Amino acid sequence: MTNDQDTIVALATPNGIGAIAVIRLSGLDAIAIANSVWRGKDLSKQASHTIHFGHIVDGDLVLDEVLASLFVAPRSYTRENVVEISCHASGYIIESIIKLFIKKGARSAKPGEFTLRAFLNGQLDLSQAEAVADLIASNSKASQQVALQQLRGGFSTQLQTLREQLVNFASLIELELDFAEEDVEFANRDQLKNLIHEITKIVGRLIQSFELGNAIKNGVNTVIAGRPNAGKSTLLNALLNEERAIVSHIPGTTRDTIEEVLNIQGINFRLIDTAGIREATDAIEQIGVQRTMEKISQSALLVYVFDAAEITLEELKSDIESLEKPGVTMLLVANKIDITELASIAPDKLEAIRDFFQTSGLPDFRTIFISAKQKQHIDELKQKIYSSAIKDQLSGDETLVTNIRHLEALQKTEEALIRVLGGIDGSITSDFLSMDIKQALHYLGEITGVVTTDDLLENIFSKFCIGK
Ligand SMILES: Nc1nc2c(ncn2[C@@H]2O[C@H](COP(=O)(O)OP(=O)(O)OP(=O)(O)O)[C@@H](O)[C@H]2O)c(=O)[nH]1
Ligand SMILES: [Mg+2]
Repeated sequence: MTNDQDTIVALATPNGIGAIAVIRLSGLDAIAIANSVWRGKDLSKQASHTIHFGHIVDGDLVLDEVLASLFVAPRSYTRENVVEISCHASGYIIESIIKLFIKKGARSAKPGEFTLRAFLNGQLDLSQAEAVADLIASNSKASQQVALQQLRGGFSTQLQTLREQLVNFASLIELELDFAEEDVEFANRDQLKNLIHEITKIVGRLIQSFELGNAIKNGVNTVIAGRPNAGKSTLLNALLNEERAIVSHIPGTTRDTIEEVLNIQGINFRLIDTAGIREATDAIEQIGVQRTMEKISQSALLVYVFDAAEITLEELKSDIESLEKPGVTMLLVANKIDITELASIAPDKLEAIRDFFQTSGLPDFRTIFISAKQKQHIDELKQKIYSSAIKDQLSGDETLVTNIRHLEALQKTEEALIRVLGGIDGSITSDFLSMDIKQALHYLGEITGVVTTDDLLENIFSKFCIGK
């Protein structure tokens, strides 16, 4: 994908009524085009990074009183000439000004085209450009921080250093190919092995960070499930601190799923209250139970709630067994401890459950005793929900992978690196070794955009909004 010479125009602020709208022009002729419909100081004679008051005119007709911000190439987001017109945000005015710019030689920008130009002109690398989209989409403190960290190049610098070290070795091995007859080794195999080990470790850590990165960026699907009447809806309400779901003593109250977002320490958890799991008594309930099972398998976290006063240990064990799914962390929440303790319905019950938790080797963070109704230990439960999703502490400057495309490239890098290691141990010839190293370099390069294809760029930038 090459950069064309067109000057592009788009509305950079949201559509709709507002106080001010910003229309962005970028390209070689941006200043000339703006100037041609401008009544005010000659924009082509003004310094970069200045703002000017003036009128946008269509012949004799004044369209609006505006401010023009001037960015002269290469000191702009796209590294091209950029004029940003701040006008009054009426749909009519916006449309008229954009039409006027198009009449004067600009064309409508495609989605993400400003950022694409910033990338093509070397202002941002690919992972930074993607971080721009993430930053716009960020909806929590943590997701904003991770996107900002990536935008500042945290990710790129780390990968760049790795790549450079590998490039060095690749060229030493290439050199060996030139001297193939003489059977020399320029690239010290032990050093190469150490380097590959080191890189594999870092790549592995980045791959692992995806779980957390993804949780931060996209939130964590968290299903609340259990038998009818266990207190799931009461718990949802207690966690949200609002009467969101209907609660009643009739088993089978919740029939459809209810979803609400709960932010715990900057991470969004999508809480999903579900229909109680049992042999359904009618068709609608049966659909509800099916939906519950589907939601569980699509989730990262299962908050399994049970009535500590009612359940038997056998029922508890069989529930755990049937709900356990690979890739889904299950929290075991013993509810209604107010009853068991106060009314002494089953004085030994809590002890028995506690023993069972301990002897079954469940880690501490996975079990808890609460009263949803009396709001006892709800904060502790929130903490456990948080720590089961965020196993490692968020240090703030840690590089996190949040993007599936990056994850895939890292996984392919890892595979190639493992082949390189196997190759060194199996003493394969330099040309095969060189091929595997080149592959690893290729996949690393895909992340920052050293290696790109038109399809890849099209795919990334078409997901941006127009005007960005
Ligand atoms: N004593 C006591 N009662 C509770 C507690 N939590 C829930 N309940 C009661 O248990 C009954 C069922 O609560 P719900 O929250 O509707 O239970 P559910 O699991 O959503 O039930 P279904 O939607 O029918 O599957 C209600 O009468 C609640 O008031 C608790 O911690 N202590
Ligand atoms: Mg319910």
